[in-house]
Amino acid sequence: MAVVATQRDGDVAVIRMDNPPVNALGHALRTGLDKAFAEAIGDAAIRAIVLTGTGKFFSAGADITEFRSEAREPYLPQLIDKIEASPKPVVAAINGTALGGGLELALGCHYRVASPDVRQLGLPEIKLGIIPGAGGTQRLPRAIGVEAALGLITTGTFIDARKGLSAGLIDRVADRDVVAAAVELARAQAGKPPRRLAEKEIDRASLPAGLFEKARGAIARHPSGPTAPKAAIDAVEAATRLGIGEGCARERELFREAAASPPARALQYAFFAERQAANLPGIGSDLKRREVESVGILGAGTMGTGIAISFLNGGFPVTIVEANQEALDTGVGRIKDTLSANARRGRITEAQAADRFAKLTPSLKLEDLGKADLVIEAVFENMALKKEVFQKLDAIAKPGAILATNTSTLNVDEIAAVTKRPQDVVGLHFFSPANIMRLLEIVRAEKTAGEVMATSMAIAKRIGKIGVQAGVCDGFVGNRMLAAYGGEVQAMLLEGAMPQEIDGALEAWGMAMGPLAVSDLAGLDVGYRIRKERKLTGEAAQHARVADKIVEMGRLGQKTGAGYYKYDASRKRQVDPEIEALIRAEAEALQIKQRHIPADEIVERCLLRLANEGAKILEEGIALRASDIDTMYLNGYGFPGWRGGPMWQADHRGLKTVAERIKAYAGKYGARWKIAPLIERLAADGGSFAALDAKKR
Ligand code: T1G
Ligand code: NAD
Repeated sequence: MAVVATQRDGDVAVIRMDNPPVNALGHALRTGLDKAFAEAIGDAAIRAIVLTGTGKFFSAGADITEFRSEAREPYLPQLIDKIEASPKPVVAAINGTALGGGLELALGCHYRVASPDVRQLGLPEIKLGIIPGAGGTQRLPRAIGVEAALGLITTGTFIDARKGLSAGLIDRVADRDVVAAAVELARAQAGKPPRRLAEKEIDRASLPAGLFEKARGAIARHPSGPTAPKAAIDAVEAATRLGIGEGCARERELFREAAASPPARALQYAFFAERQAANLPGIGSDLKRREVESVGILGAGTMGTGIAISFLNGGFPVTIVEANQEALDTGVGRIKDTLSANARRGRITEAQAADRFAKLTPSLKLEDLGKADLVIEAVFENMALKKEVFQKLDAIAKPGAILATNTSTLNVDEIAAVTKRPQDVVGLHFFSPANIMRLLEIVRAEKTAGEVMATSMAIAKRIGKIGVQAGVCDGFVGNRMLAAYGGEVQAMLLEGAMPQEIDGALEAWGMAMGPLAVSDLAGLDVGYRIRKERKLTGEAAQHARVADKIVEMGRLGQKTGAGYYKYDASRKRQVDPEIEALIRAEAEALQIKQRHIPADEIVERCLLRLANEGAKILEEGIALRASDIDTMYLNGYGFPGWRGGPMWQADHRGLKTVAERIKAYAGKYGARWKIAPLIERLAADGGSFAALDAKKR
């Protein structure tokens, strides 16, 4: 099917891109555009040209799926140069999203008209570990000014049509059909010399002093981290020093360097991994989704309130039920405060905050959840209590309602079994703070209906979450791997690595926050309750002694001002000699000779325990894909995007080496390091997790 079509509107050629789903500028589309523009420019009857897209997309940019193969002519930068050089005026009719190479294409046009409902204009390449590579770092500063361009390019944020107009990116916001408005402008410009951004000079003298130094100072630097942030600043600075030709050449150099870097590959892998997670085997887009227009939440504690805010932000009316008035008031107060704080910070308007809070119905009566299409339970992590409330929910919820539990670890099959409608029961495992964290682990129980899974995936997207399927086992995917990772951390504490050394090593490696600081943030009592529920024995019980003792000292983490660290009024963590002494005493009691553990070893042991447990989870079918596991760790556990995730890291290192290292640790530490058969097999066959995933597509 042709991906480019040209229609004539009198003496104006309207060139339309039609390459579903997002008009990605792959080889076919570039070739089609190249031909269409050559024809229109060469056609004497044509006096002006309009370029537009289809549906909700002008173009989402270069085709990311082509990044791993050799680029083929016509190349995007050259195509854009040709369009800009057109002797006939070219007007971009921006009908929808224009990102990356898509916006660069529009910047190559002489004028830009946008539809009023366009929300996504931007150059987000930095989120893929690269920089704009088709002139965006040279033309955008000429269109909207250097500072504004620097801001958009180094953050990858989007602006809408109105903001585009006030910034000078857009010449007109159409008050009717955008193509018609563009044709009118094109016809009006016909015969006049086109206005080319390439010819616009940048007045370097007018720039604030130290603009680029300040920008370089503000970017997070990591020795092996993404090079794109600095490259983006260098490219925009080049635009202020060089003419368009040299500037674009400099941009290409910087683009190539960034594109070849492991962080860029990891971020592009993460982009597709996130989208793959939505594809559930046996659940096609034709499977009926249940209608969900109202939500009920049971429990207004840490999670219940965060979940309520997510749904209120998603436009849903929410009924929230608590066991007592005090807890209800506290929960409702927390929801109100969070919405007001979001308004104060300009994330939403005051009116939106008020409107969303107005959609909240607090109650002490379980029956008030009877009308909800979806009920999410978030009461204490106790199986007997969960079963009790699910029996009651089964009696009061309407037929066809989805009954979800937010349990972090408990057996969802067992919970579903106390109802007469196990097919309607699913685990919706949010992450704290639930209104912030993007991950939603969707736990598919044995009897969960396909349409309940499909509906849960769709709901995740509606509230801005990334839904990832997990099977039923202790801790599902994310927390089961966290237990292995956490267990290794506890073992290293006893061996002599202090909390600040472990967190320091992992944060230096790129983790947003080290595991012990994260535990202090989430609350040490959550883990304590789960360990007590599990009744640990043997090595696992040994490795929990330090954590249990800290909780039994009343140190629950940040919320009590002390946990593994002590915290000052601004919640800044401080090393606490009392904890160091406790750890040494426990090691002595267990006759463990302490030693200094180098940072590399700390990081390696944590990553290998994660990958090894991940491989077992894959083999058991608890996770569908290795890329799902990585999507979870990037969006729920503070794993840095540019590190790809624990499974990508293992592939990146090579499974042969990974297997050797795991076996070495098994030789030293025994059973907890027993290698996953899947890793052993893949290592022997020269395989990888990525290849395994590809086979499943
Ligand atoms: N290339 C290839 N496929 C793409 C794509 C792209 N640029 N963008 C989206 N897709 C696929 C995606 O994988 C999914 O496929 C389907 O389209 C729908 O996407 C030279 C080099 C546009 C905001 O960074 O941010 O230009 O899973 O589920 O939620 O300077 O997609 O259905 O098989 O995400 O509505 C710069 C990336 C590229 C934008 C739409 N562009 N895309 O979100 O749908 S680099 C970007 C997005 C570049 C130049 C450089 C989002 C979206 P499938 P979706 P959505
Ligand atoms: P929490 O202690 O902050 O809140 C639980 C709330 O449930 C309390 O306000 C309590 O009054 C209420 N409650 C108890 N019994 C009730 C009943 N019968 N009817 C109505 N309300 C009742 O706990 P939390 O951290 O929000 O955890 C809730 C659930 O979410 C647990 O299953 C937990 O494992 C899970 N979870 C917690 C986290 C986390 O980081 N805190 C993350 C993911 C999942």
